[in-house]
Amino acid sequence: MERYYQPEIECASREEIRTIQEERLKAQVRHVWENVPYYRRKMEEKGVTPDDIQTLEDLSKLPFLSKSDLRDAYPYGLLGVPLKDCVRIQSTSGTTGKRVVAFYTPHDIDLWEDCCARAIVAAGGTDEDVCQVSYGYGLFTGGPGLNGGSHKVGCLTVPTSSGNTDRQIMFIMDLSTTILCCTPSYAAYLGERMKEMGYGPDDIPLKAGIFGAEAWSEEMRQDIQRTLGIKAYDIYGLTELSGPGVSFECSAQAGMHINEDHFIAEIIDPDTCEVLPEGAQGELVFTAIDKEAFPMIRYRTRDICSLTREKCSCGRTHVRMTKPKGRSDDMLIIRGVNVFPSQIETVLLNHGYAANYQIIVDRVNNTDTLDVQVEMTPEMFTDNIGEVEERQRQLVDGLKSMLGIKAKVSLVAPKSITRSEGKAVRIIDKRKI
Ligand code: DLL
Repeated sequence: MERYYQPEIECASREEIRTIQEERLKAQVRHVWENVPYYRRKMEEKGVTPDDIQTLEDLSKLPFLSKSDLRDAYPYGLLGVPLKDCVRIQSTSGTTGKRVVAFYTPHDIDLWEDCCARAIVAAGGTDEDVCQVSYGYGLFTGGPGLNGGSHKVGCLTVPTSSGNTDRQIMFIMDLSTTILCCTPSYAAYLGERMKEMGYGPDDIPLKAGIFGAEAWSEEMRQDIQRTLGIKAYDIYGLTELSGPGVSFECSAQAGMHINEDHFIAEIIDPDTCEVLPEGAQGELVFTAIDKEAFPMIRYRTRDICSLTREKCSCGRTHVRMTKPKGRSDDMLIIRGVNVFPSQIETVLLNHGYAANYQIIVDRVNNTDTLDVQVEMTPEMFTDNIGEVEERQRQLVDGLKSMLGIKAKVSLVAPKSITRSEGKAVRIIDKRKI
């Protein structure tokens, strides 16, 4: 039977959700107008006042916020409350430019932890569980967010943070950890290491994993589920909006429910900024409707996905988003063709490789080159050149039919690509260096 952390709101009717959203949106726009001069100026430039925002349809009148606004206003320019009311910051790893620093009041942290608790309960978590949080602790939101959620659910929380893989495994085995929270690439690495140590899926006490913070394919999910003998749930979020738990998967594993009592989602065309209808793929934009310290209105995430309000078998009514294909910033344009790393990952895993790969893009004689380096699994490893060449040819063909362009494929020895303990670095774009 499906269980919920906050059933009244997670399973509220669409009308109830709409009423909550409109009430909170109106109050939030007023909060920002009165307390965040940076955003008020943007509203004035567009000729919008809080009185113009009465229903959800009015949302599109409001100006967007983007990462460049966060940079301009860094560090304190988007604060919605006096500094004395803030009790914490968290920050992004800054892979795409300057770090984002987000602020929290005690109330903001409370709501954020509720969102993470909803995700843990949706993955089957109860107060009987041992929940190992192997996301990084510190500035990254992964560790603190899931740690807070795990406390709220009443799990025995094991705050290992990321890294020190053999110690992670020791705790999993000694404490009979049942829920593992980390990035999917680290989960795959833990699985690989446990296999080497002789643990099969039946020896491993884990039953569920809550994996997010980076794009991962359906094929990678299958792989992790098989190796660890668990059900692997996706979780999504970003620092600007609090952290993990903006949306999460339920037992249906068919998209992530967005916590709509806190966030209103829109999909826009990233080029024209036009709002797209339900089901269309585009850039995800969020309005946080009850954040105090760091209010975000129409924040452009750069993540590409689509939304559906179709009924979900789990009983939750909140809108679902598809797995983000990756950030539009991660999208590679190679000889004019759009390529997402997740498409490459799908081809590799469908051909029996694990997700240990790197994508190297360069420009030679004014032409873009795409080199996919992927590790052979120990079972495939051979010094028979003919066999390796045949495997490479199969991958070149598979990539050609997925991407429409020709890539070079280099098969490398097992273990030659560095494993990540947090977000995996998959792309080296030498054109930008
Ligand atoms: O990654 C928060 C998080 C921690 C989410 C732990 C889930 C689990 P940031 O470091 O600010 O925050 O990075 C946010 O990561 O805009 C997406 O591009 C990407 N991302 C996060 N979750 C997913 C996911 C955290 N499940 C950025 N699938 C977002 C794909 C994801 N991409």
